Amino acid sequence: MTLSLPTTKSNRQVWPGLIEAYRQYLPVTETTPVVTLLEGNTPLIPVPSIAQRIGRQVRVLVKYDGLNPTGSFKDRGMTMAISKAKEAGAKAVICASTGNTSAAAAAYAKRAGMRAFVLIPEGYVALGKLAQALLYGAEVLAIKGNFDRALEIVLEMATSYPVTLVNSVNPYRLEGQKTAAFEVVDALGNAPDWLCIPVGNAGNITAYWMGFCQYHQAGLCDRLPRMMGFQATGASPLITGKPVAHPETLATAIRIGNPANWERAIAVQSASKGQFNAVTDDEILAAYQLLASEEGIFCEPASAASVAGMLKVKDQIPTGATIVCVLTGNGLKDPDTALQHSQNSFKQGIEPTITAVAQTMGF
Ligand code: AN7
Repeated sequence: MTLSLPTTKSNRQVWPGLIEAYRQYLPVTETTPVVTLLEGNTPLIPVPSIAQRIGRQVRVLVKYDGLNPTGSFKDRGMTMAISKAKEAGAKAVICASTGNTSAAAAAYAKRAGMRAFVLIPEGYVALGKLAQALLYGAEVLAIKGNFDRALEIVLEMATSYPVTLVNSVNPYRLEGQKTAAFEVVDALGNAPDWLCIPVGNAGNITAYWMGFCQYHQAGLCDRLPRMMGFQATGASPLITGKPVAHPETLATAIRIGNPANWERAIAVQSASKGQFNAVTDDEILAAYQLLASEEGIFCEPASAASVAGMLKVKDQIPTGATIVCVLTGNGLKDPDTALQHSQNSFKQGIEPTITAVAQTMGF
């Protein structure tokens, strides 16, 4: 049999990274040194088995930002923040982090030839994130305190020492992160009806809203989504209305009691007619397992809060709605939680023979 060889090139385009792709919407110039790992361009994946659970005709998709180069949406902000820091001549950056920011800061800072100092809450950073920060070569400082305390310290450090702050109070972070909203609109042809998103420091919800508004003003979408933010019950200051002194949740990425972007998040909620709601750790775990076992999508627990939240408030979803849930981080970040909370167990101690394997398989 002979196969006919294709004679034309595929029309697949090479993705240049988000700064190049969205340069006209970003505060960069021709001379800005672009520090990139070709982040962005993440898939918007339909999740029909989750949509089915809503009980009427709706379209649900997940924005799988766990497929970025360091495994989370933080890369979008970090390509901008580090490029601008390099442009300004910075030699070192600093951040407080529940894990993902530290991994992204470390990767981009090292790529730019800078030192990266990261403060993390001792004992509360998922294994994969710590492994990344260490291997990228960050100077990791684990403090005997939570994320909120670490953020207070780095805010102070950045005013007194020659280190550039790259937490989401750095405006370039949000500029980079808003490109996720552009990608959603580019893929759907319009804004969704709802955007469901996990909320910790509330940088990402603010950034998405900036992106949708900017595209709307440019005439690239003719509506704006309701912004639906979800926090873990044990770390839900935006729902209780006051800072949480001792935030607790198994979703360590969003174990944050005093969000840095609090006011902005409230402004987004009111401008978009959105809501903040809390989801329990059990609800987060159920959505986490559902995404993996029925859709083949492995996200980290904090990310599953968006899907858990959407399912929790599903009675409010209008028939025919298009909903995007943001999956902010990759499941591989947190193998401990995956192993502890898998409903599956694997069979061990099997003799290495065809017979034994077939027998175990039930044949
Ligand atoms: C997977 O890495 O705050 O509301 O220090 O890692 O913009 O803070 C991480 C936050 C959601 C919340 N999902 O986003 C950090 C950090 C994941 C995250 C959030 C985070 P924001």
